[in-house]
Order: sequence, then structure tokens, then C-alpha cells
Amino acid sequence: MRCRKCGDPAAINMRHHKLALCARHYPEWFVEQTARAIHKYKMFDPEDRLLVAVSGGKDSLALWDVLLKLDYHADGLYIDLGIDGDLAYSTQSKHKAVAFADARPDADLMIVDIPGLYGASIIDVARRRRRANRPCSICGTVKRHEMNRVALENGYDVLATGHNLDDEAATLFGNVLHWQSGYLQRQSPVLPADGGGLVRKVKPFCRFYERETAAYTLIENIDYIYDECPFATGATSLAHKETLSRMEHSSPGTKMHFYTNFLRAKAEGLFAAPDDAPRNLHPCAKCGQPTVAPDLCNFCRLWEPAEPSESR
Ligand code: Q46
Ligand code: ZN
Ligand code: ZN
Repeated sequence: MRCRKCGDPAAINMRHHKLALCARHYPEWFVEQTARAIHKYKMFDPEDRLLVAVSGGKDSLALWDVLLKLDYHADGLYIDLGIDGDLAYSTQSKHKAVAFADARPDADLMIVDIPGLYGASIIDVARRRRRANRPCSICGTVKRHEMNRVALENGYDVLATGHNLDDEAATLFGNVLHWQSGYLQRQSPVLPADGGGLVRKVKPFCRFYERETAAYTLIENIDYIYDECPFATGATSLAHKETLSRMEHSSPGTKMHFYTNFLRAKAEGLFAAPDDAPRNLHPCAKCGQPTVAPDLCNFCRLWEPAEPSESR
């Protein structure tokens, strides 16, 4: 297999694009495609201040790298969740994010230490809520809240995450399996800001397959944490990814068509709510972030004493 641009041996063959590229031309293509996605979905403008959520994994570090190459003002945010144990997952992943920032003079990294700030790791919180073996929904609540808080408090215009096409297709698959109309309505490469306290969220890698971001980090020598979070094993989203990957294998382009045709159907109004009903958000009584819950938001409730029904 040869590079389409120069005829050198190809480093990657993308069957769905019918495109093979060498190690010199692939990173150029990858950066250009990111710029096209930013433009296509009107994600942000050159003068915007971006906060990139970095986990120490390949997608988020590749995203930060590309945004800096494209000359955006992009700072990093690492949230230390306190997931340690045998793998020392949080310590190791933080180390990767710090090493990435240290090697680049234009990369500023902010670190939010959840146990230090709130007095408990997400594992402690999950244990208190009798969810020690499945802390992911608690973890998701904490990450969403803290990303939004840090972005708002520090005047960022946009929060960027490294979700790739495999992530988005798996999420879509789960939402379709359960016909989660609200989630289907909101799943998008761009979630606009709402004046009530939610910062704009974007996913510039939503059209890249996971193996494409992996190839970019490999060719560009970006060191990341290879291990998954220990709680990722057994997650439903992983099972959905495996199902979709089998379909992709027999029919290249399946994930891309599934996701992009969904976006097109949505743009044509397929998932619009009957009256485009607002979600009835109001400020949380404690932190002020928008919530649909009646008093405290889900995040603030996590730090309250567990209710009897939860501690059974
Ligand atoms: S970090 Fe958190 Fe993930 Fe670990 S506990 Fe689950 S949600 S798996 S992306
Ligand atoms: Zn080439
Ligand atoms: Zn709150």
C-alpha cells in the first residue's frame, strides 16, 4: 500500500475514505480534517479561548496538540478524580498530561484535585452511595460539573473534548436501542452555550475513527496512558463499540454513515421535540449551575449525606 500523495509506503490505510497516507502526509491530513470539522459545524472562532478536557489518554492529548498546531488559544484541564488502586490510574494519567504540557511552551495545564477540593475521591463517594463497583455515572456527573465550573470561572468561551467517532457512534447506538429521545435530541458535535450557566461544548474529533487518533499520536510521538480506567471494563458503551466494530469490519464506513446520517436526519428535524420544549433548567441552590433537579443539582447532592434508600 502506497501513500496517495507521494507514493512512499503508507503508514495507514483508511478503507472508508479509500485513502492511504504515509507518516509524513497523514498528520497533515489529520490536522486539516480537524480544521474542516471545526469549520463545518461552526464550533468556534479564532479569537475564542478554548479549554480542552485532557484525561491523559490519546484522544484528548491529540486534540490539544492539533488545536495548538492550528494556533488556537487552547489551555488544558485535567481533573484528578482520585481513581488509584493497583493501576494508579489517576496518578499515571495525570503524569502523562503534565509531561505533555511541560514539553510545549504554549500549553498551559490546569489541574483540579477532586479529593483535595471536596474531601473525597469519586471512589469514596461511590462507596458511600453503595456504588463502589460502578462509579461511572457519579464520575460523569463530577466531570461535567467541574469542566463547566472551571470554564465559566476562568472566562473560557468553549470547552473541547476528545470524543471520537467510535465514542459518538456507540453513544448513538445506546440511545437508539432505548429510544432516548431527549439524549438523541441533544447529541451533537456542538452544544451551544446557554446564558443560564452552561458553557459551549464541542467535539472536533467526532468524525475520526479511534484508530485514526491512535495513528496520529503514534506518528507524532505523543505519549499517553494506554491503560483504560479500571471501571471501563464491562461498561455497556464498550459492548456497543464491539458490536459496531464487527459491523464496520464487514462493511467499512458503517460507523461514519450511522453517525453522519443521524446528524443529517436531525438537521432535517427528525428528532425535534413536538414544541422544541426547553428543559426547564434553573440554578442549583448551592453552586448556581443550571439543573432540572428541584433544589440541589446532581453534583451538589453527591456531597450531602447519603439518603437511607441509597445506603441500603
Ligand atoms: S473515568 Fe470515570 Fe470513565 Fe473510569 S470511573 Fe467510569 S466514567 S470508566 S470515561
Ligand atoms: Zn506521503
Ligand atoms: Zn449544584
